[in-house]
Amino acid sequence: MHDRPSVSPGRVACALLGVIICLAVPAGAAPIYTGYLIGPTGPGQDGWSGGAQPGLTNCNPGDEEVTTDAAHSGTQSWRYSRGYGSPGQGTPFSPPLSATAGAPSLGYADTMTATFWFKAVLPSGDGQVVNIYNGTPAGDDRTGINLYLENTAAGVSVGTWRWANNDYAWEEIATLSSTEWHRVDIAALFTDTYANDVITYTLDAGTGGAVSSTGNSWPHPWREFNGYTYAPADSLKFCASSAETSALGFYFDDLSCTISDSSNPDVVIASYSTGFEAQETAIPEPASLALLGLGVLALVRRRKK
Ligand SMILES: [Ca+2]
Ligand SMILES: [Ca+2]
Repeated sequence: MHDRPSVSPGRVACALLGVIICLAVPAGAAPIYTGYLIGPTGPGQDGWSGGAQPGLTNCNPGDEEVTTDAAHSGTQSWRYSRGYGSPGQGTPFSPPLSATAGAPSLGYADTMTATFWFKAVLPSGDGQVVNIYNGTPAGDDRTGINLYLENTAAGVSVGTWRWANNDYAWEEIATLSSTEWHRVDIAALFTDTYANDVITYTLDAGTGGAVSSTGNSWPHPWREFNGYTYAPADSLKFCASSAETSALGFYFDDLSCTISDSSNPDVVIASYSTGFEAQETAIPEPASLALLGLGVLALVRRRKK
């Protein structure tokens, strides 16, 4: 004879605890990937790739690595140097998001944000240039945003190419100290008239030296002007150009990106976040801890009955 499955108090408590733990995770919070091993991102660690190809082109030992040499958070960061300057595949693409950002009339979510921290490896300036773009879902091209970091003797030059009068227009945003970590926040609103995309780059947010610059970005209007199909975005793409032997590049840490839509800006549709750590270092917020405490208390009370 089979007893009717009963719901034990233990199961109820476990279920309750599960619900409470779920509630304790803020809606839209990015899962923080851990488990990074020291050494190359592979590629392959956590879905980092060369876009349409799994490996990176022209990637020799020491060109890119997860390292303990410097860290903004925890003990690890990602150093990138001496890479491939190609606009296409073969340079590091961050893990693709589960949504795609681009012009709304083409059916894409129109808003993408990215935040990361960087620090020059050599304060003296080694001429390293790292360009940061969006990557396409096909993993075969750069698109969307563009931010250029150059490690010069005077500091790290940060700028972007805007698009004006059917041509590139360079905009220098700031020259930053090459001995400190710097925060970069990027907010992109993609529109149906590509030269009117609104991209804001903010450097050192939250400090007295914060600098912000808003305008368009060249890839979308450039493609339209040259008759290429529109290329939406679902990742970040890093390209480097520098001396193959001497440049040591930049450390990157605490990288995150999100996709949302301006019609419902409070809802994060997709996100990615990493501190390049081996283990989780995020500390739960006090409110979450309190909720967790209540859950444990409920469990203990049930057990005592
Ligand atoms: Ca190389
Ligand atoms: Ca870190």
